[in-house]
Amino acid sequence: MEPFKLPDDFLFGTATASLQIEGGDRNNSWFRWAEERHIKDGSHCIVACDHWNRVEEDIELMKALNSHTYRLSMEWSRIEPEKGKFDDEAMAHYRWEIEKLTAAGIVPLVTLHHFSNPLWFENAGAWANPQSVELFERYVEYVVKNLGDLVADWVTINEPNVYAFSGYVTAEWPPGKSSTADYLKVSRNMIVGHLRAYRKVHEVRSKMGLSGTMVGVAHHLRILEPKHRTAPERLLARLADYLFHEIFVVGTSEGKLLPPLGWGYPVGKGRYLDYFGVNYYSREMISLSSNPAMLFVKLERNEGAPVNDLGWEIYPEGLYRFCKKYWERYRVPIWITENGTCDASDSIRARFIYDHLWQIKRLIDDGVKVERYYHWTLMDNFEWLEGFSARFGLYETDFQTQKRTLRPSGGFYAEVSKNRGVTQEILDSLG
Ligand code: IFM
Repeated sequence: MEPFKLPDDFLFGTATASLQIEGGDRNNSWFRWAEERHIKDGSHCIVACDHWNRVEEDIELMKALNSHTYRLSMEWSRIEPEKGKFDDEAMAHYRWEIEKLTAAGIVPLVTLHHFSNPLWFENAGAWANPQSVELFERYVEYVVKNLGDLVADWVTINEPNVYAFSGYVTAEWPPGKSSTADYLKVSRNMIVGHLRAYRKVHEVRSKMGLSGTMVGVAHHLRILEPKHRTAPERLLARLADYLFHEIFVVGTSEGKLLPPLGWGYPVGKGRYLDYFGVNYYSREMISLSSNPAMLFVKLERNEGAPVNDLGWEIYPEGLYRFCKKYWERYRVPIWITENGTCDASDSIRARFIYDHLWQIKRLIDDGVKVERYYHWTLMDNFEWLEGFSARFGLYETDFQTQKRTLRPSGGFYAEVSKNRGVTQEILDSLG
């Protein structure tokens, strides 16, 4: 390992999602999913990290990490608990949180949809409902009218591909369906939902006389590679990449629906991104399966490669490959909206961070405009289907006492943020 420096205006921070940390909300799809006992380790999101009641304490955690920015999400079910009825108090709470962040010198990046839905929306068919786009747009308008003066940077939708795949192909996430027709509808509606939200955020902020608005999607990108490199597997890997990445990236960035989602430009030809958001974790190997529901694609681990607690391969080079590719295509700034690893013993996290930041340094040296890095995540939280057992935090969370304890890798990250790079001193302290 050697020292390196990132630009002085590079921003470091952490990312979270409301459902994973806030607790206290029974009005959303994941509360019901947990009540129905789908969570692998039997844990529940009803308390999570109790962040709703610990905002100030958690901002202190960010300050101790020397964070320049923080990615948080709005819980739609709190803001619009019943269809068309908006809760001004919930909105005021988020406004207060953002004011606190700003006062601490931390730039907020606000996600409008991060996997969880209000129950009324879920019960009406969620994103498979043709009205979902208008419903989402109305909610977005309300949020931006209330926060637009404080927030310039927005993620419309987090990982639409993961949402659609897990809820409508593997059926492991709510609403637990396995339906290609619904998968296509959901993917299409989320894409159009982003396009309309993109315009709406800009429209509301510019009516407020504000400029500098930055809107994008946080794309979940996994390197998908043929396991045996045979011709059929290569083809299959390209197909998987097309269906898992390309149709979402082109749809949300260019406004263009690609087959099998449809064709043409439902909202008009254009550019619907001010930055390109990258959530990057791992690589999967692709081989042939006999499962038509998975389009004959089998996802496998790269045998012998280093992995985290969830068996995800650690493959930093993948971050370079994706950022380079999308920079060359869109020429907008790249924000790493998530990157992190599941590591309860904290034995690999610091090295993981180093290796991924090193790729960012390479990208910047090669002329790619990577501007921000959000580590996933601030503190251990409710990791969806995995519950509390999957530990991604820079802080360890004791879910009994709600005590947060800085992990050694968190100390490492704090120093890296402070120096905007890795100094020899930091490396020496790693031992
Ligand atoms: O916890 C999730 C997050 O909500 C979305 N991206 C991946 C993370 C780790 O699985």
